[in-house]
Amino acid sequence: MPSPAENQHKSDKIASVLNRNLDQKKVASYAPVDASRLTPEQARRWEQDGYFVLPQLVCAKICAKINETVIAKVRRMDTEGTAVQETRIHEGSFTLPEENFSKEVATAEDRVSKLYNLHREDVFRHLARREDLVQLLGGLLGPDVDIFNSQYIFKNPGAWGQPWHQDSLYFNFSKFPQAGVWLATSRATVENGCLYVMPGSHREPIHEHRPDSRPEANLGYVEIRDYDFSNEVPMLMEPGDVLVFHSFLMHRSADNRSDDRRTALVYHYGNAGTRQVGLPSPTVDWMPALRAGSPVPPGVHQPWRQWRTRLQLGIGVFLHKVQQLLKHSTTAEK
Ligand SMILES: O=C(O)CCC(=O)C(=O)O
Repeated sequence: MPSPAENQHKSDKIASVLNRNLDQKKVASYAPVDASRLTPEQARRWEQDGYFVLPQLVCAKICAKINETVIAKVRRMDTEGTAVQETRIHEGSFTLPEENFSKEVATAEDRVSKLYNLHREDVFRHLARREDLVQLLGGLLGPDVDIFNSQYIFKNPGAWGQPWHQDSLYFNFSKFPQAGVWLATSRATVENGCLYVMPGSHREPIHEHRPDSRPEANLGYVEIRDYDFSNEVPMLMEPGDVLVFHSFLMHRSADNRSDDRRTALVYHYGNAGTRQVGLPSPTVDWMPALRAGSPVPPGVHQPWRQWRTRLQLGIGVFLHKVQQLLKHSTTAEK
């Protein structure tokens, strides 16, 4: 278990890496909204607020299937996956651990905060390429759209919220903006840690993000401190509701003060011609969703298509092992 000082050092390092290309993220090159693919209200909200909600887009059966599949996967990863400290890596997916709990931790899923890289697997791929969803994203991002990131967020009882941030901070791309799709797979309330958004903040450049000021916050949490958030809006959602949001939109989530888990499946989509700038990231895996304005069929699971992510994760594990070996041999020499 890393010490608080080690965690602090890691958080400072993460924040400095994330803030590196801020000058290239000053202005979003706004994709012209194609109003024919959106309702007038959706187009207006996107331009004016930077987000809108699709109520009850996904049925209860699919939400339940997503939750069950994720739990089974996390349990399998716990026993069969490669451990790098508290993280588990299995095939092309990996988990990040939760740092804060209010209830007894009994199962693998009780210890996890996020699970990454799901969108190539069956139920997740079908949703990622759902016709009505990708047609709508085509209205925001142009006729060629890819999904490039997927994560399932467990917000277990006691888990702390993620502070104010803009998602494009995390994306080192040649083009902006991207669009986030946040599906509630449980209720999201003020008590259990719903999202909060700042309407209109998508017109801001990407701000500097400082390490989360709470020493025991989850690794990688960073926060905007130079903006007035007094007009924040809580996003109260039912299972199956979807929030579509601009990647420059400032948002945060609240702590989970309830006794139940709050869960969400989050996808990020971008224009298909977008290039990665700098080093590749294991959380970025481009998969076509819309081509020349036509939805890409759901297709079948092709694990080999994840080879880049698997290679990156494999290199990460190798480097971690080398680092451990070096640490051991220096300690043994002392
Ligand atoms: O769901 C949450 O608690 C935080 C999600 C979030 O902020 C994000 O996906 O960028």
